Amino acid sequence: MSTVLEPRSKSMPPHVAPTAPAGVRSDWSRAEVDALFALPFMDLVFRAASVHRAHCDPNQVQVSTLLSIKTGACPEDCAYCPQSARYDTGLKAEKLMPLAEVVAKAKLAQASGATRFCMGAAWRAPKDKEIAQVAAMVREVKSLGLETCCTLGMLSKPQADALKDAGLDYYNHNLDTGASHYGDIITTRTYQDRLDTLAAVREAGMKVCCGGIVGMGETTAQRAELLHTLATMAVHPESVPVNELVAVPGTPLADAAKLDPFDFVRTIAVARILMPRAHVRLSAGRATMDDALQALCFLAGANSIFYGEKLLTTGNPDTAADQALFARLGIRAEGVFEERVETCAGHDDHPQAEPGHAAR
Ligand code: SAM
Ligand code: DTB
Ligand code: SF4
Repeated sequence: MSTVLEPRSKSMPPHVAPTAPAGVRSDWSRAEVDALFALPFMDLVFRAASVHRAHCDPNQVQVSTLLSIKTGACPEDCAYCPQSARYDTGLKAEKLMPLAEVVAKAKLAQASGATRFCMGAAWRAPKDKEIAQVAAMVREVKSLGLETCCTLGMLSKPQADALKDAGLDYYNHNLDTGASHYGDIITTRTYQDRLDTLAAVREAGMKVCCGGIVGMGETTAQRAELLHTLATMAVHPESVPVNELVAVPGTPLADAAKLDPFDFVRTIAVARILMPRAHVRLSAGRATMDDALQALCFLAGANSIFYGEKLLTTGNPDTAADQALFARLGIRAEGVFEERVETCAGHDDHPQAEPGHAAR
């Protein structure tokens, strides 16, 4: 069943939804978000699972594979990141990967079952020459039949346009934490810088992948602040990665207090309730999560993962373990560019939605 849309006003920019699909709101108050976080755990997970079922196929999970196409030596000071040149994490810096190597990795990812290929670079903001090089990668990866995603740092509008023209489907640019906590984590850019890039990505007509990291010493109120910012965007991000901090020795957050796993699940559950049609990704952190905790995340509304032995520079469960987990839980991997039947995406014309997908 598709959502009936109001005719689009000629004066409306292409990325603005004339009407949101039923049940999708961008007018959440902060008090409502705080109240969700304050619910008893069982009530919260039950509500999130109910929202998930109403909008998505609860037994279908999207699988993306990450590749670091340019590693380390980043000038930024993000306190969580092993790729910052400011911290001694033992990471070997690498220049931009040659095109043929990227395509070979994308083919391997596709052969193991990934439907989206995400290329990440440790840049503050790419130069135009680098955008041209990445655009060539996007064209090749897209021609394999994979969905494409990039995360390259801050973009200007012309750079976003160039990536869109090359066939880039998603741009990942995380807000990472609540605005009030941002200055404790990163000093080399502002929250507004992030919002500006997100606006450029939207205006270029790409889908937005934007989320954050849990476990960086933030309060529950600051988690609510981040999700409130995402859920009150005129159009929700189509993809919302929820990362658990991977505490890497040498980074300022190496000794951050271990997160209560239930607080991680709560964050997923609140994201699912606030953004019912988004793909909420159980992102970094799975390498140290057991199967039961991951199943709880899926129950609470997570419906996307990073798949493949490596994230950017740190480990991820191996593909055999993920295939076994999916089989034990009866989870199907979401197909790419297929007609979607009543799942998260809803109507193809709607900017809140992703292209049609159906279970394999
Ligand atoms: N340099 C670009 C940028 O910062 O936008 C793109 C790459 S950056 C590594 C992409 C995202 O990875 C960050 O925004 C952050 O959310 C996530 N990330 C990096 N290090 C992490 C860690 N140790 N634990 C969890 N997530 C991490
Ligand atoms: C996102 O939200 N998480 C991914 C992806 N987007 C780029 C990155 C996780 C990185 C974890 C640490 C590492 O492997 O370097
Ligand atoms: Fe650089 Fe991105 Fe890491 Fe920050 S998160 S240090 S911008 S690679």
